[in-house]
Amino acid sequence: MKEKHYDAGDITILEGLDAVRLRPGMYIGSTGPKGLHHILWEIVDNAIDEAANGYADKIDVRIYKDGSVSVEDNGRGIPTDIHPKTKVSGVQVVFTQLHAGGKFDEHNYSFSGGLHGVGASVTNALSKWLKVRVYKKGKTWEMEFHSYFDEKKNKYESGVPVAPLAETKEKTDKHGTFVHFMPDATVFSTTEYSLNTISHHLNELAFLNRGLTITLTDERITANEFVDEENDDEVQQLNLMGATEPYSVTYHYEGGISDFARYLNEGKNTLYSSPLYYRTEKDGILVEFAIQHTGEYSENLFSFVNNIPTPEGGFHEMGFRGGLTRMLNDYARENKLIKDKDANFLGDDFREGLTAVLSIKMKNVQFEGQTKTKLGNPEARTPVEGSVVEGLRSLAQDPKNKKTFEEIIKKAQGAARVRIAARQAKETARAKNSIDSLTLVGKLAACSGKHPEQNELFIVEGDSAGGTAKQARVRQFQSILPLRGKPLNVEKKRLDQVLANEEIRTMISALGAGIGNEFNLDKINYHKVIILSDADQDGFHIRCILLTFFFRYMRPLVNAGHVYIGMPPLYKVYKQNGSVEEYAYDDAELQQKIEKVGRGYLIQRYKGLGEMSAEQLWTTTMDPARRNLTQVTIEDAVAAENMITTLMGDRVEGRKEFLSRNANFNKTDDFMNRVKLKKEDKEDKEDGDEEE
Ligand code: TTJ
Repeated sequence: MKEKHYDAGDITILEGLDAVRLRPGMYIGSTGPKGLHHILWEIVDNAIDEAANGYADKIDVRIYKDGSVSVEDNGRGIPTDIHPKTKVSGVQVVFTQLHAGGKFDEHNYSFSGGLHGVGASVTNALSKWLKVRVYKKGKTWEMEFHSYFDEKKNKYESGVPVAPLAETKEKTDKHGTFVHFMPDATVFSTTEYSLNTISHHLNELAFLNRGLTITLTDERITANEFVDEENDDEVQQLNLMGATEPYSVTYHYEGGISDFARYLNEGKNTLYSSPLYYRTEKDGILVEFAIQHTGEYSENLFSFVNNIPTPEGGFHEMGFRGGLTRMLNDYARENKLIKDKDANFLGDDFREGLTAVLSIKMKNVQFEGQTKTKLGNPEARTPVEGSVVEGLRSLAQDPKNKKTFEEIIKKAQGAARVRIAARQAKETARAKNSIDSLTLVGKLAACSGKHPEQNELFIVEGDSAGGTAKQARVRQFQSILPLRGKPLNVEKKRLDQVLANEEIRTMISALGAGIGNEFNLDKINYHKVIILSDADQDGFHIRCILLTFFFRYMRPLVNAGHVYIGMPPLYKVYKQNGSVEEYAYDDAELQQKIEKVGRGYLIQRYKGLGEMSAEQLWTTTMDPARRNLTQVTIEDAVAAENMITTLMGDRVEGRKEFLSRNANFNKTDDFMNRVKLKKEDKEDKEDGDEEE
């Protein structure tokens, strides 16, 4: 490139860039690392725009050893011809005039007027030097700008053209734009680009622009010096042994934000395998969304406006949530999944476990909020809401999505149940006076220790076994809560009824962490909640009921692994003279123990916990060193709930079928074995529960 300084002639243009240098914060937010990356995003955004308009499908970003960076696209190339008004080339206008981005073509998708979108000239103004190369119609054009201290004027000159745009001798069949710049160290507190930040953002951009291929190369390091945690397998680990190739990574997603949703849900249990995805344009706003529900409870909505994350939300999110709630409620009603007399679901119900990506593109965006990442354009709301309703409708019409929508409604039903229960719990709690709650914990033999992580709560079936357990326990860390009779089957009850049940209220107050939506795991008094019920039909039933209760109303307790099932032995194998005493927890173990004890053995079969002495109960079931605890997993709780629903709920059909298939209760299923213990010992082979 020529060394002679080029006089652009237009003083006001240069003054514009001077203003940028004078107050960089006004244009790029800060002169810290964020601002440094901002000037790169300005350039990247231009290339993304070209791709969004369908003229480019490849963008290469490169970080050089000297700390400079470049962006190249394979688009049409910035216009090289002389602009009639300013009498300079299009390239010069783009890099020297503030807010000149996307001004050439009013009909295209040039949406970058947002947080970025201050234009490529800002990058130029804050760079030590900036070089542009345009490949177009077989020709290669070049132009260079620089910033320097002018001794004569005694001031800093910013983004000054070194020479006008010029055609080089290089002939090419390439087309596109290449921009290479060096951030100015006199502007930024640091000029070191972060590979992590850049790769994260480019990955996101690749998700948001489906089909686009973005390659990032960092010449500062070699292939094996950086492992991108988010994209391990994408890393082109070239020449790993010799490690002479620079680190390089490619991002490309055919599914766009649908792949984004999948990626966000990786490793999670999803309710349907493919995200629901829709894209449309309404009232000049491009709306795209992808949703996929998981078995979890929180909502994860990732929203973007013009490829810029909007973690603070705004009108587009309102529209999205509104559309989702409206369409799904309508759908549920049309399909009789809400009874005529019942109220609609709340939006929260539909968003439990929801992972969603919402991406919109619009002009004249207004960002608000603490971090300027909240969309402040009210006009975005209605088109987004309409697009979501329309999109979900059309997706619901596809027969292959039938199951997906059923799953979504089913999930909402569960959420609504807990929500209603929690509200009623609150009301009940309010109605209860303090004397009541004192009598509540009266049944509880509380431990003296004050360390929840050491404390254990035994929920024991029956007053008699409860009494034994109280004698047997180590008072310091073991609490005993005896359950009189069967606890309420929560499946059949609303929570106000559930809470009217003294046993359950005692349990809630003993655990001390609330219930339902208000449940706060941080407040629990016990890190081990141990269900101790008899090894018989009733005991199994009680176990299921309790698990269902925890699953429905204290799910985080189960998730955190605080719920256990105590395993009392089924048999004692011993000698008359008392010289040997062995316990067996199942029939296979019984055979082993018989062999172990040898000649003259006697067997005692325990019908219930109540038959044990305090000493025996301690040795076999309560002593941490010797007992046999089973930690309850969320799958166990789900199984318990399903079993309860099948066995004890409204679905009589299912119950009959279940009973005929499992009349002998000898299913080998792991959970059944754990929860039901050894059903083959049961004389009573019927479903023990036919209440109501
Ligand atoms: C504008 O309308 C006429 C055809 O070219 C359009 C254009 O400017 N395309 C364009 C700009 N493609 N790529 C860019 C671009 C790429 C980078 C890396 C940086 C900048 C400032 C612009």
